Amino acid sequence: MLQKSVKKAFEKDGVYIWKKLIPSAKADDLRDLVLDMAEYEKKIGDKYIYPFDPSGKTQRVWNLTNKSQEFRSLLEIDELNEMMNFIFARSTKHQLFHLSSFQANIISPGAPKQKLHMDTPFPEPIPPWAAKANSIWMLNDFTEINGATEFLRGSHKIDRKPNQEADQELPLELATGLKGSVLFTHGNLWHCAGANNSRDVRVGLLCSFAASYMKEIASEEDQSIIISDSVKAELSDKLLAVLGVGHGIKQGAMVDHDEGKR
Ligand SMILES: O=C(O)CCC(=O)C(=O)O
Ligand SMILES: [Fe+2]
Repeated sequence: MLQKSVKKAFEKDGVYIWKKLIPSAKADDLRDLVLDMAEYEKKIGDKYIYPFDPSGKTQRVWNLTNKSQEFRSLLEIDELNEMMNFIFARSTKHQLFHLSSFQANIISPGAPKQKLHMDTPFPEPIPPWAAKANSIWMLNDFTEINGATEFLRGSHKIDRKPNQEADQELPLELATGLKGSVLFTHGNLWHCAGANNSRDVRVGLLCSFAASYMKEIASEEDQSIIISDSVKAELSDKLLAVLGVGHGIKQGAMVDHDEGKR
């Protein structure tokens, strides 16, 4: 059961840092695993370099769910599910949320600050409820200088997106914390990864969720599954885009890190 104080803080701030949700030794192991995977994806030429970082110093490893039991087991942690059940609460017996994406965000020394953004891709005005939520897992300490996530407390209540020119001087706060801690964010919260001015890579997991009705509305029929391969092979790019076939498949997502271990 989530404590009332946690719920209250999240409702007010749009953010909550859960200190040491996993042991630091576990965070170390996961960090090593992520860095090995990133190296491997580079080596085989199927890597994802974050295109919005002009320095090319941010690498993502996508589809962690498929890549190791180590990551799948995180998805079953009670506190994570309790948090999401709280954030997406509504009166239904259906599953309240689905995994949206599970990726590692590896920020190398010299990477600049990310663009201030919210994670929910909604047109304005932004509704007051959460269609998305994120959990940012600190696999090393997030410090003042290594790219800790920055956020504007309470900004999940603003009904617009941040404006890159007008919103330069905001009192952003740093989500610093010890490794093993998890930063929970409302999908409408204004935030960004900080610049990494340290000498080490900053590794975080981004495990994000969406309200289950979003999927239900967007895929009353799941086009990505029900269109046969032979029909897919004949489809124009335009029709593939309309059906959403291939949408959400990132570079490197299907790399099999367990190949040879089976
Ligand atoms: O890694 C971080 O600190 C945040 C990254 C982020 O907000 C995003 O990519 O949406
Ligand atoms: Fe984000």
